Amino acid sequence: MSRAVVILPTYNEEGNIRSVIEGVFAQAGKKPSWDLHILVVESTSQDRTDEIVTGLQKNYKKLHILRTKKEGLGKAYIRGFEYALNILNADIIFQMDADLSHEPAKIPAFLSLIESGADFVIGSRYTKGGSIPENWDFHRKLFSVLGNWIIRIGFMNMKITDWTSGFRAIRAPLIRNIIAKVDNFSGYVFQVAILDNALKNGATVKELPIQFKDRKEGKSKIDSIEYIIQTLLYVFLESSFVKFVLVGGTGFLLDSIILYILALKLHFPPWFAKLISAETVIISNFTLNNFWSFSHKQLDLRWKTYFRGLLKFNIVSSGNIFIQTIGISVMTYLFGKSNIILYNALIIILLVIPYSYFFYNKFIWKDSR
Ligand SMILES: Nc1nc2c(ncn2[C@@H]2O[C@H](COP(=O)(O)OP(=O)(O)OP(=O)(O)O)[C@@H](O)[C@H]2O)c(=O)[nH]1
Ligand SMILES: [Mg+2]
Repeated sequence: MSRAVVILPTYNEEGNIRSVIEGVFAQAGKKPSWDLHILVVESTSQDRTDEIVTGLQKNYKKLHILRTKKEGLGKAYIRGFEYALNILNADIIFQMDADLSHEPAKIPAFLSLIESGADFVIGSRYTKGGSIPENWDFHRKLFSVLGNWIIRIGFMNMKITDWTSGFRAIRAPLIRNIIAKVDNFSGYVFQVAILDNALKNGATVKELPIQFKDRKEGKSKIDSIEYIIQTLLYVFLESSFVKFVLVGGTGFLLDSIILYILALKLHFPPWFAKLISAETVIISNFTLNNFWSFSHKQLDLRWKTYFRGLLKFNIVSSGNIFIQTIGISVMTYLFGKSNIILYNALIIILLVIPYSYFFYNKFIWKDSR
């Protein structure tokens, strides 16, 4: 029998915790092949949360409690993961809020998706069939919806609609592989970090629609401003796509500088100056992308592999030149030459960036799995 451990982080949840625990254990019979446990990670609540959980342990043998310092949601989960992996020998770990926002009745559906091959199941509010409460005020809706869109675009991953959901089921070996990488994220940004690292690890991620409910009792612990800043910073520092765009930008600068020096200062023939500047940029972009943007899929340093990668990069870059030449010709033919700089920018943003990013991912830095 496989073991699923539902982690419930708690801070002042005395009004909710009993119903959550009872609701989760009520699901146990629905999936007989799973041994369902609960691990409450209790961080010095000032109310009766601890007392209630301790009392319930008399009725439920599979209810565990881990007491930790109050160091934020991410740290609570890290401690909980370690306990669930090393002490409880979990095969699957659930993340779930202890405030009745997440319906325990969804647990069997998460397990079914795991059984069908998923490594990471997200309870998603934004996929078809999922929802957020209608009565959320405009600001809250905006933050949540917009936040998810920024993350999706920042990571250039449109398949996943809900990056910040706190209701998830994850295979234990996957958590073992990535736990060291997410150890530093103590706050709510932890949720984004763990999903990003799972994807970089090649995990199969599936979404399950959920109807998110407002917390029943008690107060929200989230600091929205801190959360937004940390999330934007995370996307900026960790997204392959953002790094890829920055590398492209430095490439453009380098190209201009070399061209300027060779053609204007050293008086090389323009075609020769351009040949050298273009190939220098190709080599520098390839190297920066390999060791930075796509470092999680880095090509190894054996001469043959590296050279083959560089050759492929040259091929994709030739395609790029082709797209730009055709694009500029068509645009100027249709609309005249006066806005050529604008057309060039449009072609780069709408064609070159998507084209390159697609082929870098599918042809040069393929997933290792
Ligand atoms: N152990 C522990 N749990 C925490 C901490 N911060 C929040 N939690 C718990 O994490 C879960 C989610 O926190 P909430 O405050 O509900 O955050 P939220 O769900 O994003 O916000 P609301 O929708 O307003 O409830 C709840 O079960 C909290 O009790 C913490 O520092 N330590
Ligand atoms: Mg909540």
